[in-house]
Amino acid sequence: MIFDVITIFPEFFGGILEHGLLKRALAGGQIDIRLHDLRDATEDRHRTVDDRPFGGGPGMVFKPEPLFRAVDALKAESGKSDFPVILLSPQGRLLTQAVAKELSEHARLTLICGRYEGVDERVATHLATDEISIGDYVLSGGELAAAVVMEAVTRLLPGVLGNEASREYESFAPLDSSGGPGHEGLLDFPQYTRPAEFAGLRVPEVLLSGNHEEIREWRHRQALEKTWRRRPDLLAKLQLSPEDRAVLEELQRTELERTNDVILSEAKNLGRSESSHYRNPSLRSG
Ligand code: 4GX
Repeated sequence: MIFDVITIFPEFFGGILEHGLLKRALAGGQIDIRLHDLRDATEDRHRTVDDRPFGGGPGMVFKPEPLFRAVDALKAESGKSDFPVILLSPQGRLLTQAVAKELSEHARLTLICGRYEGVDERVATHLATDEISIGDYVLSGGELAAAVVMEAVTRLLPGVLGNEASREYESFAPLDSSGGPGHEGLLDFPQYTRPAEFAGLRVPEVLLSGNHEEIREWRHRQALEKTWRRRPDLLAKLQLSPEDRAVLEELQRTELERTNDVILSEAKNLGRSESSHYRNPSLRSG
């Protein structure tokens, strides 16, 4: 996979390319990251990449010409014009594991990193083939977002992860990656390591039992319950087994009973003369 990154801060990527997964994939030849300084695609003496927004307003906007010129140069150099050109921006479609998987199936990706108030809209409409956001929060530039995209995509490439199986055990592993006993689409189960007791906190007994079947079931149940509590939106997308469905129905029942109990005891408190936090303090007698 070739990543072409167009940025005004190529030095930004120094650190992340020298560590961990991206460093390994670069050394192993599974990826090549080519950093392109947007200013090299300018033609004026001041190497201008931005200008004031038409219509007024604060800040600066990336001019279209350098970006079009930079991408044209990549098309000329590669002899191709059909690779994805991705603009990182909060207006893009959200990066998910499915999007990362889709991107990983291309041989070459161009990532455009904007700064300031944004990029001339003609870049989004007539140069970029895709606009991607890494989440609903505001960054100062597309560089961090591009790094996130490269990391998420690279770990899906064949031969990159030392342990080819470990990917399948993780949260958000795509549904079609099955073939093992994974926990596809669920959040991770909790992990523990030594010591078995720390500050009075014990590791769940089942993990020390050596009973691998029980451990597998416990982990699956933990993953299922955690996903149900924290990310029910993920569960809604999954095809659950009848066993999993039954587990969730049981969780729902016990949770309902628990809230009923709380509501009942609060209702009793309301009826008592002693104040409960539901009573209006202004009505309280001396
Ligand atoms: N996921 N930002 C990009 C400038 C910008 C604005 C509009 C193009 C169009 C972000 C995100 C993100 C801040 C990077 C604004 N460029 N990018 N930058 N969230 O917040 O990707």
